Amino acid sequence: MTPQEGIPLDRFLTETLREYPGATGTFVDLMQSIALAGKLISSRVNRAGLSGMLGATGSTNVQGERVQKLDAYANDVFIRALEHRGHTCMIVSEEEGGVVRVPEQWHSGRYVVAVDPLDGSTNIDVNATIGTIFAIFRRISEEGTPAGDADALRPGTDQVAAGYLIYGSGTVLVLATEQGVHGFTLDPLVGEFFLSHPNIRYPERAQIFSINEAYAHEWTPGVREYVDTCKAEGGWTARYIGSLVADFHRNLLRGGVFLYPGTVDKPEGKLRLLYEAFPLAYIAERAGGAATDGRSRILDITPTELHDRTPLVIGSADAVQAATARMVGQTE
Ligand code: P6P
Repeated sequence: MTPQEGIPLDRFLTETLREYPGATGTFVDLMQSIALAGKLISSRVNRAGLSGMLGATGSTNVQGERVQKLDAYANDVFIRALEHRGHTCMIVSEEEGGVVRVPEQWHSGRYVVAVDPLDGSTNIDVNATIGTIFAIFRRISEEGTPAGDADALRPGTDQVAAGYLIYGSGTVLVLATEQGVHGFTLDPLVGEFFLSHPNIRYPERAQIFSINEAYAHEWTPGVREYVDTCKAEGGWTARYIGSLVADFHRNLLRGGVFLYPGTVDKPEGKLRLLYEAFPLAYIAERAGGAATDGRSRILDITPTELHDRTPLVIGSADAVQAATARMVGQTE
């Protein structure tokens, strides 16, 4: 245990962000709201089988995907947790077609939150690990006025923080800021997150590759070459849960690379830029890793639409660079 391990989230944030010029405590308050949403979702996920929360709602979302009951619950919890505290002006959610502006009766605050309220929904009914992913931007428009699309359609480098909650054997909140990447474990008996993974950094060597081999027949030559090289080299293992947060988190702690490349019929890939690739790319880079779309740095991309998709290669820097070099090489 390092001296800091075991301290609660709000104390950690207050102490580490005190050095931030202009820190007003608003960010700490925002993170407390996100942590509250995470506690509520964690509790509901853990009891889903007992509270009629398994299965689909019967509706489809803007992505054309069947909305699971827990997707809808997580989306509602996040919006309600963020909209009334005066720190947020607008929410972009995977489950909402357009932006969700804070209602006029509440202060339109300084932060924009882009969120995938519950990622990995296909795993819910089989009790596999799922998670919430969020990106935090400071608004461009004037605080107190209604936020606009321009506050959301920004390059990934505009993020001021990013994180995820992973609902697995335990619930862990991983938060990345300028100060680094730190993990906090929820003690459900106390209802508080405590620092459990200080200063997370990718291990020196990647040993895991994560890709859905069912699509191997659609891979471009560069992807095929990279995967075959890992297999031929030895010393690698394949792990793929089919839940982005779970695959990302394991690779972050153990060293590895996750690939969801474009395919012949979906060259833009499946994963969303604003609330999946951006936050995880921000976290990966702060932890000494890297993230590309198979050609360029994810964080340098500016979305044209809220729900833009992107191919994603993310994880240990060396592995991401090696995979990307193969994928770029295939087209030159
Ligand atoms: P496939 C879950 O539905 C998700 O969006 C990510 O969490 C996950 O990495 C990916 O899709 C899995 O997609 O096509 O391999 O099932």
